[in-house]
Amino acid sequence: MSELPTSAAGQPTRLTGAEIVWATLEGEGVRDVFGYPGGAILPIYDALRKYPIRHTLVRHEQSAAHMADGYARASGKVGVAVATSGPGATNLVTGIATAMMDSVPMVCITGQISSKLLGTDAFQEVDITGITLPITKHNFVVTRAQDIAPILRKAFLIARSGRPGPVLVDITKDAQQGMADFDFAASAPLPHRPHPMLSAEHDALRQAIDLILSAKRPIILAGHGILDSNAMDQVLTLAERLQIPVASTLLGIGAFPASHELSLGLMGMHGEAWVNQAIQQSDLLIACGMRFDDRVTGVLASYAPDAKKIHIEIDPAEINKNVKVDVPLIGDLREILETILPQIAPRKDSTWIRAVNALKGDAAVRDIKNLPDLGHLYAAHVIHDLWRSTAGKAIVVTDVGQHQMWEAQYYKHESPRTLITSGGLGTMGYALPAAIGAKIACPDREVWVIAGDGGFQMTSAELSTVMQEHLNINIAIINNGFLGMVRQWQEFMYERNYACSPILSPDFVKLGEAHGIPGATVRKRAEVLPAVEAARGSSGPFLINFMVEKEDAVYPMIAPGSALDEMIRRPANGHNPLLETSEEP
Ligand SMILES: Cc1cc2nc3c(=O)[nH]c(=O)nc-3n(C[C@H](O)[C@H](O)[C@H](O)COP(=O)(O)OP(=O)(O)OC[C@H]3O[C@@H](n4cnc5c(N)ncnc54)[C@H](O)[C@@H]3O)c2cc1C
Ligand SMILES: Cc1ncc(C[n+]2csc(CCOP(=O)(O)OP(=O)(O)O)c2C)c(N)n1
Ligand SMILES: [Mg+2]
Repeated sequence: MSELPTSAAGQPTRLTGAEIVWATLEGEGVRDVFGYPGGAILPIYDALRKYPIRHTLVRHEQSAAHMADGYARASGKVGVAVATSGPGATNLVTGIATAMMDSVPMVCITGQISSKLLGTDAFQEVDITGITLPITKHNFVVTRAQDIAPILRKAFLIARSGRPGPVLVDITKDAQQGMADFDFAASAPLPHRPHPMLSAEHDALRQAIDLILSAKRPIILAGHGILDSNAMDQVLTLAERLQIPVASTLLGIGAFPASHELSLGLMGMHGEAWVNQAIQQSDLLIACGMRFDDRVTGVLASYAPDAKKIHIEIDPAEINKNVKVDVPLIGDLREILETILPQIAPRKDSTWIRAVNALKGDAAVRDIKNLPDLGHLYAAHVIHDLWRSTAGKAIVVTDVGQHQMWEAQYYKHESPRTLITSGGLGTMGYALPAAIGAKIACPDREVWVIAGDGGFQMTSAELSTVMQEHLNINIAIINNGFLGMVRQWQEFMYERNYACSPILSPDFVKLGEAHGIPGATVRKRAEVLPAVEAARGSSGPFLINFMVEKEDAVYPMIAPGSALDEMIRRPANGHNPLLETSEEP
């Protein structure tokens, strides 16, 4: 640790490029990195011991990127992943694309072969900046030690500014080994504004305020940008002041408290029917930091046909990209809402919210968690009990598939950054490594993985990382014996031709035990809560293998090509899905 002299302000010190990497990271406030060593990055690993930075050794570089991503989503800070050249760098690709699609701030540092060998197909040479060009916000190759500090600082600035995203810095081995002056005093993070050049125009602001004040059936669409902009209070104020119901995107979950009377829950493909119906009936959508993903809109031609649309968004490229809007407000959400709010007087009319509540109709009857216990275990029960036991306060990190949607439906998140999930890329294998990142970012928080039997197997080698880093993470595997979401699409759209979707798994509890992680298998509804409580009470990690109904489906569902309110609903009682799909116990 810090054997290096800390020079007086303005007095540069001679350091190697490798030392400059860590010194710059330290200056940026980085405390944790996730990585895997190899030849082209060994100088950087050699210098690590001199700096107070915790390195988590991953089992696959994809996981390093997911850990940095989970760290960033849980903390709001920039996550850092480190890998060697060639296969180390290419293994990062899925994790970088995952972060790019969900606008997660991340810096990836890769070692590269020496600059004089570039272009010779030297051992483990790969053009990682070329490969990652479309999936990074920006990337750099550094070939000289003196360029490392300014470029890394720029990388951090770019990653967290405006619309956040991943930046890759590829550093040649000779740059790592070379010497350069490093000025500790000058290594403080570059100052930044979230939106350096943009500001919502006066006329647009006026139009937006007029629309908001005259709307009879407004809805706030709460997106991930609320978290990025830290605009939770402003959104809450807007909603409460005018009694505007709030629907959330998958990545906006937690930005608005689920228990709030104005909270509608998830919108879109697997949103509740009444949420989508309310959107279709509204006369004004106020989109806050969300990008009208196709999972959110259904078919565009019939999306919210009577609604005027205000889009508050930091990235001009998102305006009119999917949905044509009436008033774009380009800039930081919080700043824009802070400008708008003083011009909006409170209104107490609850006619619209009562109309929306009336749309709930028979939803409770169709809700599987309310059906009698006939001996079958449904994921809905598991997630509902997990939510009850943790009082909605855990950080839940999901994988991708049916369990991800059930989590979004049944775990009621009260606060921001408590649901961590891959939305845009939908990356299976994300949950366990991202949870490791989240736990390292927030060691005092309770962290749960909710993963499918398929996705968990993609990165389960990270169980070993959990143990090596002594992390108290609880793992719930929703084991349905299928690549469930694929099976569901095959059920609905491919005449139940379950081509390659049944999946064999190891005994997950034994797999946990092989890593020194205790666990339990749960088959019955009554066993769920005791198992969850055993996990929560244990001082280290715990794995629960929930053997759930094999052929349950996520309802409601908008089939591709359908309008937002044309939903496939869970068959109502009398046509009971418990009997229809259950496996004999
Ligand atoms: C199996 C599966 C099913 C899915 N089903 C659904 C579903 O039913 N419903 C659903 O909602 N999603 C669903 N998704 C997720 C979906 O694909 C998208 O990832 C999600 O809808 C995106 O949410 P978002 O637009 O809020 O977040 P992002 O994609 O992260 O977009 C955030 C937006 O906020 C902007 N922004 C960032 N910072 C600021 C700032 N400071 N000020 C203003 N704006 C800012 C960004 O520029 C960006 O445009 C599903 C995903 C999977 C894998
Ligand atoms: C890396 C990757 N490969 C393939 C897919 C396509 N896919 C989406 S959901 C899914 C099934 C997931 O199965 P499982 O992990 O068991 O979760 P379940 O749906 O059963 O809850 C698949 C294969 C994907 N999203 N990511
Ligand atoms: Mg499964």
